[in-house]
Amino acid sequence: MIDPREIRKDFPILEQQVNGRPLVYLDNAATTQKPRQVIEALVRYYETSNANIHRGIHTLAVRATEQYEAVRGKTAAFLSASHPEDIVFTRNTTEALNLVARAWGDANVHEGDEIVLTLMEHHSNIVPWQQLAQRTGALLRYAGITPEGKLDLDEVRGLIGPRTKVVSVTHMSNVLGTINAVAEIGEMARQAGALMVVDGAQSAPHLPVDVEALGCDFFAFSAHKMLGPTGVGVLWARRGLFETMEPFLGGGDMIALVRQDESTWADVPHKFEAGTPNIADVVAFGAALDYLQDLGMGAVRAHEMALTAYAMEQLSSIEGLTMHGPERADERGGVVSFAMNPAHPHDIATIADGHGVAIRAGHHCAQLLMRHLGVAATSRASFSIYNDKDDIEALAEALEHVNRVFG
Ligand code: C6P
Repeated sequence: MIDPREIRKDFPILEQQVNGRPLVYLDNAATTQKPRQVIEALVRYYETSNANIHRGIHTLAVRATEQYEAVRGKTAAFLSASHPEDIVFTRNTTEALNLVARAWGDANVHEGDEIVLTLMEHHSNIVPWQQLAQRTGALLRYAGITPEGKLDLDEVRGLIGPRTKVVSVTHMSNVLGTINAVAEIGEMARQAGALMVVDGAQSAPHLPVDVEALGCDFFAFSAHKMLGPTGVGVLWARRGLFETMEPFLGGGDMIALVRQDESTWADVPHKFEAGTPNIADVVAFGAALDYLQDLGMGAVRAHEMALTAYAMEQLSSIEGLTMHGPERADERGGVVSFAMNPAHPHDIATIADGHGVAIRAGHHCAQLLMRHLGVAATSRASFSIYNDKDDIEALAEALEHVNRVFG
């Protein structure tokens, strides 16, 4: 069982006051705060182990390489993946999805082929596919959303057919909080001979994830949304898939042999990690994975689901407030988007900030979804392990103030 009060002691940034009130950080879907253990791992790496990896034979180079590669193993374990070589480190989810669209897409998607997406995707899971479609003449197909804010699975089923080459879906919406049936969709994709890509940016930080049980082909996420540093992303691929792909970027560390006119590639995963990677932040990400594994992802999910249920209950009693997304907390992650007309979401976030409560307002890089909802923006509160009921009550109090300001 998670005790947010104990956890909070590990997060120095949460000790401060903002606008004269204790900071209540509810913008965790954008990025989470970092525990002391992660910050110390970063400092310790630079103080004791810093060197370039995979190149040197001196002691520090070997030590840095071992630390970096150990996190590849921890990442595989976190995803219940059997092989650390199936993990490639990128800069973020966005780069991981671009890698798939370029390195796999360019070789496998052709004119007239179809790419199935959904209207609740983040721009990171739209734009790389649009670019691929523009390069190849492939077509984009979007599955819609039911009035309850769930993915329309019948529509997904109807869209997947013999021309479908790839289905790419978010595991959890960063706006609606909806948790999608990616295993079921993956099965539909497999039966059509298509590949299944899962954007796990919002799920990996908050739900137990077993990539092999999900049956997907690629799974992408970012360290910074799960207590880790910025600048580290992860792309997992099903066994053997990376071997069939050409590199995304060329340069040092990704080659076997370089000749004047051509080169051969290093083995997977190094083939996809050109140049000096973000060694220090990958090492510190290892501490974030340890932190989450020690808590247990089942406990993280249980805590955040209870908090979401409490937030939905509290917010539903605020006059004029409407929430987007599924009604049941067990069908969504710890994200609650809402409107309070006539207050603009930016005004709501500004008033909340005046109460020390950090929430996000905007289109959340999901403009297709905003258009579907018929709004320009939403206000969004999103939760993590250090949040508790008091934080939700502070948010509710700030939102009551919004109502007083806007009459
Ligand atoms: N969503 C949010 O506030 P990057 O920026 O590459 O680490 O993550 C991109 C991304 C991809 N997919 C989903 C579902 C996401 O939520 C995000 C990031 C942040 O909602 C920043 S816009």
